[in-house]
Amino acid sequence: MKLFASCTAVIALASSAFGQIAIDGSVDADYGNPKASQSCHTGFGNATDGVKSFANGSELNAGWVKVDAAGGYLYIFLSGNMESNFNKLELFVDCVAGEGQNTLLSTNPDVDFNGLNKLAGTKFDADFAPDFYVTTTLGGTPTTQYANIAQLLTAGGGVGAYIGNGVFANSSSNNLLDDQTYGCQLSINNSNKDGVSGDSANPGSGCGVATGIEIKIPLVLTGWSSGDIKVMAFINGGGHDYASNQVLGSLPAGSGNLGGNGTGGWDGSTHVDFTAIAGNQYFSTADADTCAACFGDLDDSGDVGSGDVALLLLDYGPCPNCPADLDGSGNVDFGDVALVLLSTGPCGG
Ligand SMILES: [Ca+2]
Ligand SMILES: [Ca+2]
Ligand SMILES: [Ca+2]
Ligand SMILES: [Ca+2]
Repeated sequence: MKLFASCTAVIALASSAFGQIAIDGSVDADYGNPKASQSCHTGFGNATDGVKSFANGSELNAGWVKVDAAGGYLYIFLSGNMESNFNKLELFVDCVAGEGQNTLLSTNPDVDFNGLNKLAGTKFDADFAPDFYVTTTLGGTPTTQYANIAQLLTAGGGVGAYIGNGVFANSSSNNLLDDQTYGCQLSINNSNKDGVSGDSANPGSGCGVATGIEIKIPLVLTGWSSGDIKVMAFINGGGHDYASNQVLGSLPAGSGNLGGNGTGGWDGSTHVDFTAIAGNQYFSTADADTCAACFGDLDDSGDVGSGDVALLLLDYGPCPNCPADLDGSGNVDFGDVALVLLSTGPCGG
């Protein structure tokens, strides 16, 4: 317990400027804008229930990561939903440069019925080597959230633990998993009905969703001392053995569920090679904000005006997934022109 032993000192630290962040599954102003957003439809069910405690689908719409160095906490927010069927969130934090596991070993701590070690062989993008792992899940009656944490030491081994549960008193209440041993807190608000769709031809956007999975971790648990923090998250099957296509950073639009092997196969474990998938399947505190881009600024000029209307007219007609299809109808038409005209002016206001 060499690393985890010092956590009580962290719990006792006075609150800082980030004291305004409530762990309740709703994004707080202190998070700012997300660092990653979803561009892939969900292959694990589009959530439509609109109930805080329960969801009939899983989607990861956008990701935020905030470090409160003065207060001693890392905050991670993933907007979207977790289906209430014990599907798993797999969350990896790369917070120590030169350490960690670019390919997950099979000798990590036995947490969640050895679920972490079912991910052995998972290969992350080249500059992502996580040092810390969180998994959470929910289901049952009353709906209850559970979580586990583990170190990901460069040579394997290390410490992991079950950190408790957070029960929903009723379908419209907030839950809180309040871990008194290590100081972690988690909550889920499953009421989102927006974000990405379940339709690969019209995936929609992950931007604009402000509820989902919220996690607060004492920095001392992670081994962080300075520098950027990178996060990678995906929704996995209930046995940690079949990855969905809900990954942040996002898979390319149109991607199917990854399954165990990256192409939808099942063999009892998850060992996807993310270097074989275009783009970065992680996001960083150092990344530019996303979802704050100027709506309607199709030519990236920094303002919305006639140049954007001209670009839009070039794509006029049926054009699913086109950037100019601002309202996501599948057609670039008068509705999109109207949205541009409504947004006319300089960005950043
Ligand atoms: Ca919150
Ligand atoms: Ca690392
Ligand atoms: Ca959705
Ligand atoms: Ca990749």
